[in-house]
Amino acid sequence: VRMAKELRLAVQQAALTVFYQPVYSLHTGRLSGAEALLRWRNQAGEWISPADFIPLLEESGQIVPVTDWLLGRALSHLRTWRQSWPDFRLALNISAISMQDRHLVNSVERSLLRHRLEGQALELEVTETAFIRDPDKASLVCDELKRLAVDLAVDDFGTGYSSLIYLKRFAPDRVKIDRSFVAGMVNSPGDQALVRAIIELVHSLNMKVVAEGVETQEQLQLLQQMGCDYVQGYYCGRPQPEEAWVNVVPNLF
Ligand code: G
Ligand code: G
Ligand code: MN
Ligand code: NA
Repeated sequence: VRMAKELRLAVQQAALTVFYQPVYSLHTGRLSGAEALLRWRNQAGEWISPADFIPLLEESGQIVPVTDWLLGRALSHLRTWRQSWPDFRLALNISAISMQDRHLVNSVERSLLRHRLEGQALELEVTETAFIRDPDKASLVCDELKRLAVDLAVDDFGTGYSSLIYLKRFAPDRVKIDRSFVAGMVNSPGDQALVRAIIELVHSLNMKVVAEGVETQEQLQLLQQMGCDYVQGYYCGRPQPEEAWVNVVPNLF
Protein backbone atom coordinates (compact mmCIF):
# COMPACT_ATOMS: atom_id res chain seq x y z
CA VAL A 1 0.00 0.00 0.00
CA ARG A 2 2.81 2.39 0.85
CA MET A 3 4.52 1.54 -2.40
CA ALA A 4 1.27 2.17 -4.28
CA LYS A 5 0.97 5.61 -2.68
CA GLU A 6 4.55 6.51 -3.40
CA LEU A 7 4.10 5.32 -6.96
CA ARG A 8 1.08 7.58 -7.44
CA LEU A 9 3.27 10.47 -6.38
CA ALA A 10 6.03 9.31 -8.70
CA VAL A 11 3.63 9.39 -11.61
CA GLN A 12 2.45 12.88 -10.67
CA GLN A 13 5.94 14.22 -10.10
CA ALA A 14 7.43 12.53 -13.13
CA ALA A 15 9.87 10.45 -11.06
CA LEU A 16 9.65 7.79 -13.74
CA THR A 17 12.31 7.73 -16.42
CA VAL A 18 12.92 5.80 -19.60
CA PHE A 19 16.04 3.81 -20.38
CA TYR A 20 16.86 2.56 -23.86
CA GLN A 21 18.62 -0.66 -24.80
CA PRO A 22 20.16 -0.93 -28.28
CA VAL A 23 19.04 -3.63 -30.71
CA TYR A 24 21.39 -4.78 -33.51
CA SER A 25 20.88 -6.59 -36.79
CA LEU A 26 22.74 -9.89 -36.67
CA HIS A 27 22.98 -9.92 -40.48
CA THR A 28 24.76 -6.58 -40.85
CA GLY A 29 25.96 -5.81 -37.31
CA ARG A 30 24.31 -2.38 -37.59
CA LEU A 31 22.28 -0.66 -34.90
CA SER A 32 18.65 -1.15 -35.83
CA GLY A 33 16.85 0.49 -32.93
CA ALA A 34 16.15 0.29 -29.23
CA GLU A 35 13.74 -1.04 -26.62
CA ALA A 36 12.36 1.52 -24.16
CA LEU A 37 12.33 0.32 -20.54
CA LEU A 38 10.64 2.17 -17.70
CA ARG A 39 12.59 2.90 -14.53
CA TRP A 40 11.41 4.26 -11.21
CA ARG A 41 13.68 5.79 -8.62
CA ASN A 42 11.80 5.85 -5.29
CA GLN A 43 12.17 8.36 -2.45
CA ALA A 44 14.88 6.23 -0.84
CA GLY A 45 16.88 6.56 -4.06
CA GLU A 46 16.52 2.88 -5.01
CA TRP A 47 15.81 1.80 -8.57
CA ILE A 48 12.61 -0.23 -8.64
CA SER A 49 12.16 -2.73 -11.47
CA PRO A 50 9.10 -2.40 -13.70
CA ALA A 51 8.42 -6.07 -12.92
CA ASP A 52 7.55 -4.86 -9.40
CA PHE A 53 5.64 -1.68 -10.17
CA ILE A 54 3.83 -2.37 -13.47
CA PRO A 55 1.30 -4.66 -11.71
CA LEU A 56 0.57 -1.82 -9.25
CA LEU A 57 0.03 0.62 -12.10
CA GLU A 58 -2.30 -1.89 -13.74
CA GLU A 59 -4.38 -2.43 -10.60
CA SER A 60 -4.80 1.28 -9.95
CA GLY A 61 -5.65 2.21 -13.52
CA GLN A 62 -2.53 4.34 -13.81
CA ILE A 63 -1.05 2.23 -16.58
CA VAL A 64 -3.08 4.20 -19.13
CA PRO A 65 -1.72 7.69 -18.25
CA VAL A 66 1.78 6.25 -17.78
CA THR A 67 1.70 4.62 -21.22
CA ASP A 68 0.52 7.93 -22.71
CA TRP A 69 3.35 9.75 -20.97
CA LEU A 70 5.85 7.12 -22.15
CA LEU A 71 4.64 7.44 -25.75
CA GLY A 72 5.14 11.20 -25.73
CA ARG A 73 8.57 11.01 -24.15
CA ALA A 74 9.90 8.09 -26.16
CA LEU A 75 8.64 9.35 -29.50
CA SER A 76 10.33 12.70 -29.05
CA HIS A 77 13.63 10.83 -28.52
CA LEU A 78 12.82 8.59 -31.47
CA ARG A 79 12.32 11.61 -33.70
CA THR A 80 15.84 12.80 -32.81
CA TRP A 81 17.45 9.39 -33.36
CA ARG A 82 15.86 9.01 -36.76
CA GLN A 83 17.72 12.11 -37.87
CA SER A 84 21.01 10.19 -37.41
CA TRP A 85 19.63 6.73 -38.27
CA PRO A 86 16.67 6.96 -40.70
CA ASP A 87 15.58 3.34 -40.16
CA PHE A 88 15.83 3.45 -36.38
CA ARG A 89 12.90 1.59 -34.78
CA LEU A 90 11.81 1.99 -31.19
CA ALA A 91 10.09 -0.85 -29.30
CA LEU A 92 7.71 -0.10 -26.41
CA ASN A 93 6.34 -2.68 -23.96
CA ILE A 94 2.57 -2.64 -23.83
CA SER A 95 0.73 -4.13 -20.89
CA ALA A 96 -1.93 -6.78 -21.51
CA ILE A 97 -4.53 -4.39 -20.08
CA SER A 98 -3.74 -1.66 -22.61
CA MET A 99 -4.16 -4.17 -25.44
CA GLN A 100 -7.85 -4.50 -24.49
CA ASP A 101 -8.62 -0.85 -25.04
CA ARG A 102 -8.97 1.28 -28.17
CA HIS A 103 -7.56 4.19 -26.17
CA LEU A 104 -4.11 2.79 -26.99
CA VAL A 105 -4.77 3.12 -30.72
CA ASN A 106 -5.84 6.75 -30.35
CA SER A 107 -2.80 7.58 -28.22
CA VAL A 108 -0.39 5.96 -30.64
CA GLU A 109 -1.99 7.71 -33.61
CA ARG A 110 -1.90 11.09 -31.91
CA SER A 111 1.72 10.69 -30.76
CA LEU A 112 2.91 9.62 -34.21
CA LEU A 113 1.23 12.65 -35.77
CA ARG A 114 2.56 15.07 -33.19
CA HIS A 115 6.13 13.89 -33.71
CA ARG A 116 5.71 13.48 -37.46
CA LEU A 117 6.76 9.84 -37.39
CA GLU A 118 5.63 7.01 -39.65
CA GLY A 119 4.09 3.94 -38.04
CA GLN A 120 7.02 1.73 -39.08
CA ALA A 121 9.26 3.69 -36.70
CA LEU A 122 7.42 2.16 -33.77
CA GLU A 123 7.11 -1.40 -32.54
CA LEU A 124 4.78 -2.50 -29.77
CA GLU A 125 5.82 -5.53 -27.71
CA VAL A 126 3.12 -7.61 -26.11
CA THR A 127 3.32 -10.90 -24.25
CA GLU A 128 1.18 -13.90 -25.06
CA THR A 129 -0.93 -13.08 -21.96
CA ALA A 130 -2.27 -10.02 -23.78
CA PHE A 131 -3.99 -12.32 -26.29
CA ILE A 132 -5.32 -14.82 -23.76
CA ARG A 133 -7.20 -12.25 -21.67
CA ASP A 134 -9.76 -11.38 -24.31
CA PRO A 135 -8.60 -12.53 -27.75
CA ASP A 136 -11.40 -10.76 -29.62
CA LYS A 137 -10.71 -7.36 -28.09
CA ALA A 138 -6.96 -7.78 -28.49
CA SER A 139 -7.53 -8.79 -32.08
CA LEU A 140 -9.45 -5.57 -32.78
CA VAL A 141 -6.72 -3.43 -31.20
CA CYS A 142 -4.06 -5.28 -33.23
CA ASP A 143 -5.93 -4.68 -36.48
CA GLU A 144 -6.24 -0.97 -35.72
CA LEU A 145 -2.53 -0.76 -34.90
CA LYS A 146 -1.69 -2.51 -38.16
CA ARG A 147 -3.77 0.12 -39.94
CA LEU A 148 -1.33 2.68 -38.48
CA ALA A 149 1.54 0.58 -39.93
CA VAL A 150 2.94 0.07 -36.44
CA ASP A 151 4.98 -3.14 -36.02
CA LEU A 152 3.96 -5.75 -33.48
CA ALA A 153 6.28 -8.09 -31.56
CA VAL A 154 5.55 -10.98 -29.24
CA ASP A 155 7.68 -10.57 -26.12
CA ASP A 156 9.09 -13.32 -23.86
CA PHE A 157 8.16 -15.92 -26.44
CA GLY A 158 8.04 -19.47 -25.15
CA THR A 159 7.11 -18.61 -21.57
CA GLY A 160 3.34 -18.17 -22.05
CA TYR A 161 0.53 -20.39 -23.27
CA SER A 162 -0.95 -21.31 -26.65
CA SER A 163 1.88 -19.49 -28.36
CA LEU A 164 1.41 -21.12 -31.73
CA ILE A 165 -2.28 -20.35 -32.15
CA TYR A 166 -1.65 -16.70 -31.29
CA LEU A 167 1.31 -16.44 -33.62
CA LYS A 168 -0.95 -17.40 -36.48
CA ARG A 169 -3.88 -15.25 -35.43
CA PHE A 170 -2.00 -12.05 -34.61
CA ALA A 171 0.68 -12.38 -37.25
CA PRO A 172 3.31 -10.23 -35.50
CA ASP A 173 6.25 -8.79 -37.42
CA ARG A 174 8.78 -10.04 -34.87
CA VAL A 175 9.07 -12.63 -32.14
CA LYS A 176 11.39 -12.11 -29.19
CA ILE A 177 12.94 -15.28 -27.75
CA ASP A 178 12.85 -15.11 -23.97
CA ARG A 179 16.26 -14.57 -22.41
CA SER A 180 15.99 -17.73 -20.28
CA PHE A 181 16.48 -19.84 -23.45
CA VAL A 182 19.40 -17.68 -24.58
CA ALA A 183 21.01 -18.00 -21.15
CA GLY A 184 20.90 -21.80 -21.29
CA MET A 185 21.79 -22.12 -24.95
CA VAL A 186 25.56 -22.66 -24.76
CA ASN A 187 25.50 -25.35 -22.06
CA SER A 188 22.11 -26.97 -22.43
CA PRO A 189 21.49 -28.97 -25.63
CA GLY A 190 17.77 -28.76 -24.82
CA ASP A 191 17.75 -24.96 -24.74
CA GLN A 192 19.87 -24.84 -27.86
CA ALA A 193 17.44 -27.11 -29.70
CA LEU A 194 14.54 -24.90 -28.57
CA VAL A 195 16.19 -21.72 -29.80
CA ARG A 196 16.96 -23.35 -33.15
CA ALA A 197 13.39 -24.62 -33.46
CA ILE A 198 11.86 -21.23 -32.57
CA ILE A 199 14.02 -19.48 -35.19
CA GLU A 200 12.96 -21.98 -37.87
CA LEU A 201 9.31 -21.81 -36.88
CA VAL A 202 9.23 -18.01 -36.91
CA HIS A 203 11.04 -17.84 -40.25
CA SER A 204 8.66 -20.35 -41.79
CA LEU A 205 5.83 -17.93 -40.89
CA ASN A 206 7.73 -15.08 -42.61
CA MET A 207 8.43 -13.25 -39.36
CA LYS A 208 11.72 -12.05 -37.86
CA VAL A 209 13.38 -13.24 -34.65
CA VAL A 210 14.98 -11.17 -31.91
CA ALA A 211 17.11 -12.89 -29.25
CA GLU A 212 17.04 -11.19 -25.86
CA GLY A 213 19.50 -11.35 -23.00
CA VAL A 214 22.63 -11.95 -25.09
CA GLU A 215 25.46 -11.70 -22.57
CA THR A 216 28.44 -13.42 -24.26
CA GLN A 217 30.18 -13.55 -27.60
CA GLU A 218 29.61 -17.32 -27.68
CA GLN A 219 25.85 -16.81 -27.53
CA LEU A 220 26.08 -14.16 -30.22
CA GLN A 221 28.02 -16.42 -32.61
CA LEU A 222 25.72 -19.36 -32.04
CA LEU A 223 22.66 -17.19 -32.74
CA GLN A 224 24.31 -15.88 -35.89
CA GLN A 225 24.98 -19.42 -37.13
CA MET A 226 21.32 -20.23 -36.48
CA GLY A 227 20.16 -17.32 -38.65
CA CYS A 228 18.67 -15.19 -35.86
CA ASP A 229 17.83 -11.71 -37.20
CA TYR A 230 18.31 -9.31 -34.27
CA VAL A 231 20.02 -9.33 -30.86
CA GLN A 232 19.90 -7.33 -27.68
CA GLY A 233 21.47 -7.90 -24.29
CA TYR A 234 24.22 -6.76 -21.96
CA TYR A 235 26.90 -7.99 -24.39
CA CYS A 236 25.58 -5.63 -27.08
CA GLY A 237 24.59 -2.73 -24.85
CA ARG A 238 22.91 -2.08 -21.52
CA PRO A 239 19.70 -0.15 -21.04
CA GLN A 240 20.71 3.49 -20.50
CA PRO A 241 19.26 6.97 -20.39
CA GLU A 242 18.98 8.99 -23.58
CA GLU A 243 21.92 11.25 -22.57
CA ALA A 244 24.24 8.20 -22.54
CA TRP A 245 23.36 7.26 -26.10
CA VAL A 246 26.32 9.20 -27.53
CA ASN A 247 28.39 6.20 -26.36
CA VAL A 248 26.32 3.56 -28.13
CA VAL A 249 28.32 1.90 -30.91
CA PRO A 250 26.66 2.08 -34.35
CA ASN A 251 28.14 -1.29 -35.37
CA LEU A 252 28.36 -4.45 -33.32
CA PHE A 253 30.91 -6.04 -35.70
O1 G B 1 13.85 -3.57 -17.33
P1 G B 1 13.46 -4.78 -16.58
O2 G B 1 14.20 -6.06 -16.86
O3 G B 1 13.48 -4.59 -15.10
O4 G B 1 11.93 -5.05 -16.99
C1 G B 1 11.15 -5.96 -16.32
C2 G B 1 9.83 -6.15 -17.03
O5 G B 1 9.11 -4.91 -17.12
C3 G B 1 10.00 -6.64 -18.46
O6 G B 1 9.14 -7.76 -18.63
C4 G B 1 9.57 -5.51 -19.32
O7 G B 1 8.91 -5.97 -20.48
C5 G B 1 8.61 -4.74 -18.43
N1 G B 1 8.57 -3.33 -18.81
C6 G B 1 9.60 -2.48 -18.93
N2 G B 1 9.18 -1.25 -19.34
C7 G B 1 7.83 -1.35 -19.48
C8 G B 1 6.81 -0.42 -19.90
O8 G B 1 7.04 0.73 -20.25
N3 G B 1 5.52 -0.89 -19.91
C9 G B 1 5.21 -2.16 -19.56
N4 G B 1 3.92 -2.53 -19.61
N5 G B 1 6.15 -3.06 -19.19
C10 G B 1 7.44 -2.67 -19.14
O1 G C 1 10.37 -8.85 -20.68
P1 G C 1 11.27 -7.91 -21.40
O2 G C 1 11.96 -8.58 -22.51
O3 G C 1 10.65 -6.63 -21.85
O4 G C 1 12.42 -7.56 -20.36
C1 G C 1 13.49 -6.80 -20.70
C2 G C 1 14.36 -6.72 -19.49
O5 G C 1 15.53 -7.52 -19.63
C3 G C 1 14.83 -5.31 -19.21
O6 G C 1 14.38 -4.92 -17.98
C4 G C 1 16.34 -5.37 -19.20
O7 G C 1 16.84 -4.64 -18.10
C5 G C 1 16.64 -6.85 -19.06
N1 G C 1 17.82 -7.23 -19.81
C6 G C 1 18.25 -6.69 -20.98
N2 G C 1 19.39 -7.30 -21.41
C7 G C 1 19.67 -8.25 -20.49
C8 G C 1 20.72 -9.21 -20.39
O8 G C 1 21.62 -9.34 -21.23
N3 G C 1 20.69 -10.03 -19.30
C9 G C 1 19.72 -9.94 -18.35
N4 G C 1 19.79 -10.78 -17.32
N5 G C 1 18.72 -9.04 -18.43
C10 G C 1 18.68 -8.21 -19.48
MN1 MN D 1 10.29 -6.33 -23.86
NA1 NA E 1 11.28 -10.18 -23.25
